[in-house]
Amino acid sequence: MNDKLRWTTTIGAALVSLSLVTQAAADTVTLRTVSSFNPGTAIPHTFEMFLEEIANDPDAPVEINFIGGPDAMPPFQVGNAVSNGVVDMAFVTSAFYTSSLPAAHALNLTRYSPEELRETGRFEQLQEMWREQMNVHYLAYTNYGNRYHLYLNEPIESPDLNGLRLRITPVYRAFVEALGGEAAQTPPGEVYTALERGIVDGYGWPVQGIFDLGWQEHTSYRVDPGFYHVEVGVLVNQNTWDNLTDEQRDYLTEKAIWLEELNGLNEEINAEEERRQAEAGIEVIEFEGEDRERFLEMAYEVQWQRLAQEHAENTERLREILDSE
Ligand code: 173
Repeated sequence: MNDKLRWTTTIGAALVSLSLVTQAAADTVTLRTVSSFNPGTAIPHTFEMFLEEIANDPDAPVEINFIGGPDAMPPFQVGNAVSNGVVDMAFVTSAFYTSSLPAAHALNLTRYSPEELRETGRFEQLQEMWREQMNVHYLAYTNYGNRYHLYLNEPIESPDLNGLRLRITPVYRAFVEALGGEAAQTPPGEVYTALERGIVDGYGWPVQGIFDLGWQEHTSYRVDPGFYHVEVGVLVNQNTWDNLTDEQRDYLTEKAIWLEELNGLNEEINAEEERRQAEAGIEVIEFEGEDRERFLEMAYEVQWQRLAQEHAENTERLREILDSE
């Protein structure tokens, strides 16, 4: 081989290997991801298992670049960010993005588990709605089996919050107001200070997670029963989703179903949280008999009613998907 030919061959080989590298890069994709809940806490517990599962899979066709939680982005802006493509993926509850998808938090009122929603085609109807109205692919439904509660620093004897101010999100607003309470919305990051300063007499939050930000220090009572189903979704920007290969979409869907199966852990986690709350001296105010029935019925009824008043069309569509036989 003369020198010129050898040189050309070397360049040719280099170009071939360069194009192979490019090819490999095209087969994997990096998804910029944010969470609306603090990393390492109860609510994103299974989502973080999902991130780890993918990070530890040497054959994963996607890579997830986790940017952070509320320190990286205010929780109520996360829905908007995944909707307009500022991030590719988000872990966020529907109550935090009602400005992007009005009445989205009807999800909390579902009669069906994520598994049942998928089996009956209802999940696809939700995905269609989320795509049309928010430009996202609703990938996975976490925290089903966790439930919401009211926590108080003043005792009550019946379902009556007259004279009390509670920290809320759109999850609890209608219910708290119907019970005669005053509602004050804050992101989770402001609950501790609101309690410490006595700005609120209590708050709404799931059974899981009150220890994560130290709220047990300023919590005297939990009201039972809990109500609704907690919903926190994994959303993917629709353009990002459409640009993935079939293999990448199938992979993420398979991991999403694996993640939803982890909802089965919640029963045990709930029991452990109740035990820890009791140990921390949090007393249970438990409504029984008629009070209990009225409390639960009212929780659902007033939320559906308020959603219908404020967003009739979306509510009708969501009620059909989530609450019809
Ligand atoms: O209380 C809240 O901030 C809230 O709405 C919520 C929703 C899902 C999980 C945890 C909290």
